[in-house]
Amino acid sequence: CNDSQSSLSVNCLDRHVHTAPNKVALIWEKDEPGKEVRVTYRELLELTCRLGNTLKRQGVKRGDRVTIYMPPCPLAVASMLACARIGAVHTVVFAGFSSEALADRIRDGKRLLQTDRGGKVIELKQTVDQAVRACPLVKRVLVSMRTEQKVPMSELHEMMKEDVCCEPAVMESEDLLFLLYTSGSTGKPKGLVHSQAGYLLYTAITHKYVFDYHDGDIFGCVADIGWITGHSYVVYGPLCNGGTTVLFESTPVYPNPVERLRINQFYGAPTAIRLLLRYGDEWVKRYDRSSLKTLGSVGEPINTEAWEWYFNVVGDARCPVVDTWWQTETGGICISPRPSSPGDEILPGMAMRPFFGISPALLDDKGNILTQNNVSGALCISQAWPGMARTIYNDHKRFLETYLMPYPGFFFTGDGAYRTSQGYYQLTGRLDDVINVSGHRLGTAELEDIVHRAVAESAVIGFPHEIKGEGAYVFIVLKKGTDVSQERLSNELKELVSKKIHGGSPFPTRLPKTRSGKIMRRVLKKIVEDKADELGDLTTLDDHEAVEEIIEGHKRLL
Ligand code: 6R9
Repeated sequence: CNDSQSSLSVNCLDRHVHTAPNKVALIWEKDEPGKEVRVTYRELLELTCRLGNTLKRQGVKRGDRVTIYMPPCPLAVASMLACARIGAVHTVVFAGFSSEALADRIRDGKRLLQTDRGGKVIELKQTVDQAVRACPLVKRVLVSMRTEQKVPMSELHEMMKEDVCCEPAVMESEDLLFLLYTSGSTGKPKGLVHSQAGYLLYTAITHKYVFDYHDGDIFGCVADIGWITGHSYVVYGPLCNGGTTVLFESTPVYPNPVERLRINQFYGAPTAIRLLLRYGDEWVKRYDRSSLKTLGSVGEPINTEAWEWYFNVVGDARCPVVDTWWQTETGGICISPRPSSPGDEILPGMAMRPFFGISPALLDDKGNILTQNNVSGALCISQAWPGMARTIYNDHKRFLETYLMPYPGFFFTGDGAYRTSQGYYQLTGRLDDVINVSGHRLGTAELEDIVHRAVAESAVIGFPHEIKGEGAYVFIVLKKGTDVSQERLSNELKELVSKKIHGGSPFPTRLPKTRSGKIMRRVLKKIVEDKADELGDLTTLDDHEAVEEIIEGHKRLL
């Protein structure tokens, strides 16, 4: 390699295999709690090479795009690294997305190939088949079996027969590494492009300094790999640092993995913290949390009540809480308190300080830079940094218009911020038409785009929501002469929204049961009576997410 070349998969794998081959790289916390799987650096390298060879055998070349549609699991991580190893560009699509959303993201490119897994409760393969029918350019679909369930197969590859050596492609630092789609204020989602060296450097350095990560620590980031947080802080940052990273197949709303896996840094969204808070202190205190050293928050503002509870109850007032502000566009954390600078004060509900190399600026509506403290303005960044997205795939004009033209000379984040009298930054929310539901970005235009025969016009706005941070409120004008009941229309629209955006069903996927398998009817009854905060003793409850899902489903019906 010369100065401008590198191999990302060598940095994340081979380097560590030379020094500590048997060190655990991934702990896969499966959907069946307590059945975690550990994968060492040597095993991850072998899996990555086998997959790299499989992809090559299927005709995937340097620069080709590969879509990965899988929940967090070692094979998904190895698929990302295998693309990097052979110089292909990966696009991970969140496995909760519908076939339509998946097809939109596939169609944006030219040559590509898909990887997927056969579903458990959720039939991912069916979604893929539907999406692929709408994308004639897809050359191959590779399927991995996650469960014993029979899945209609178009292709199943015998990957394990491949060689465990796969020569890493030497890449230029500005070559494409991955595309990741995110909602914007107008039109279809944007495929943000991240490149090799700068992105890897930035995720590794922020992972080390923001979380105060040390060799031997176990890092638990609960984000799905389909989001940027999963890319940067489940996969690339921790692996580049030779760390041990936990892959959560489903979001844990219970603190038990912290005790069982001895997690040292825990990183999640405020929504989950607000939800946990409702179960009360006892629920958390029952578990040993002495392994915890740093607590992180990401994706949306964390309100003071949730922050205090996270700090005092979850972290026993001894673990710094880092409220980290950043975006798909920024590649890694840009504003955050830094616990690795001991003695620096940390205030509740504030992202506080720019990371090394980030120079934030606040601008007013006329484009003037606000230099004093105690002011609010549009949050911009005045210099390029290694992790920033380079362009929008196939649409550089849109990249310039969205980020660089609104405030010439600055990168515009789309967020507003307040600079306190002490010079700390506090995020105040989006300035554009993007709403943030449970830490996930949703373009209001995407929702308004949903066509229904009875609807003439619609407008979507965000409103404050106790648990999710924000909810979506939809105003609808009906076409003249439409005769449809409010209830029916509202149900049809909810179904359309969930199909187009989330692919979820309006019906719960499971019922709350005791560990011995009995349905907890008293819990269901309380939810239906709107008494979700009085659920009583839940010690025998097997799966807290089942309750959460039903509470959410009930709220949607109200
Ligand atoms: C990493 C991620 C980015 C948007 C961002 C902002 C909001 C993220 C935040 C936060 C307040 C924080 N956001 N972190 N708001 N405090 N600590 O979430 O990326 O999905 O692209 O969302 O999320 O509005 O602009 P992404």
